[in-house]
Amino acid sequence: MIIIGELINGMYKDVGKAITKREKDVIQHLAQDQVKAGAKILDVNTGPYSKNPKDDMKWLVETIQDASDASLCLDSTKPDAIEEGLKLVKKRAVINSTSADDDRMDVIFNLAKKYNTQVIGLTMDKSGVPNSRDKRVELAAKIIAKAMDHGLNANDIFLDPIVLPVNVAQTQGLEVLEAIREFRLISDPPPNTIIGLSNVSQGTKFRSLVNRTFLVMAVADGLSAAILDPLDKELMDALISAELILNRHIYCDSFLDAYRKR
Ligand code: THG
Repeated sequence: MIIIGELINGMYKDVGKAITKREKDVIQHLAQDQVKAGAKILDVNTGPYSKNPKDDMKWLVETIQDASDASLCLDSTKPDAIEEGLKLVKKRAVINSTSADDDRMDVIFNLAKKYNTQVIGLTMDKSGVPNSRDKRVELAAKIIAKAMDHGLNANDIFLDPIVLPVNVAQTQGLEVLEAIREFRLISDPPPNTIIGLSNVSQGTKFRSLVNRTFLVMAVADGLSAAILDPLDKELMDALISAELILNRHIYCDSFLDAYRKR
């Protein structure tokens, strides 16, 4: 599974402050620590309070790349902030994200074509996040079709069914898990799938437990990537164990260490 580290996000108080005050070392440590813990890609989000998302994105991308050679997942609702980052990335990037709205897809898929990136497609549109798995699948198919119209490769799209907090949307966990299964039937080879894992536990009491339980279930349903906190060691141990049981790594008594040493 592809692990995308979620921690460079201005939503976190300390990170928001580090962005405002241009504290390079805070961001660079977060980048290095997440990579050391197993992240292949780093999510980069200037956060909801950024006064100048374009400048903040530029600074974040430069700061991270000075300390790490991980790939970046540029996470913003603002296409101009995403493009500012795309101008600077040294490795192939992921755009996070487009919705299933035609106007948004046109803008984001044009950027993806121009800068040769992968794209996360959220199965939501102007009427919001659907309640049902069926509507999620319908929007997922629309995203894949539109990406192909733009000349993109279907396997460069990551479909995101959008995880909601279990404490306020309890019916949605199962709908998301079933959607992950059903997205795989849209094309052959099956499209990639992704979730923002920590959404599921927002506002709950046992966050880490809820996160790792949900992740293991999603992995069993064929999830290809997740945005998560790789510094949560129990979460990573659960993920490695789930992949072992699904026969994705060779068993040995020290399989956790063996996985980490790869
Ligand atoms: N899909 C896609 N991208 C995403 C998400 C998604 N990007 C953002 C988000 N969801 C995934 N990243 C996070 C990062 C942090 C948290 C949740 C998801 C989080 N933050 C603490 C909170 O809100 O309680 C911050 C608290 C603090 O200040 O420390 O939980 O779904 N494609």
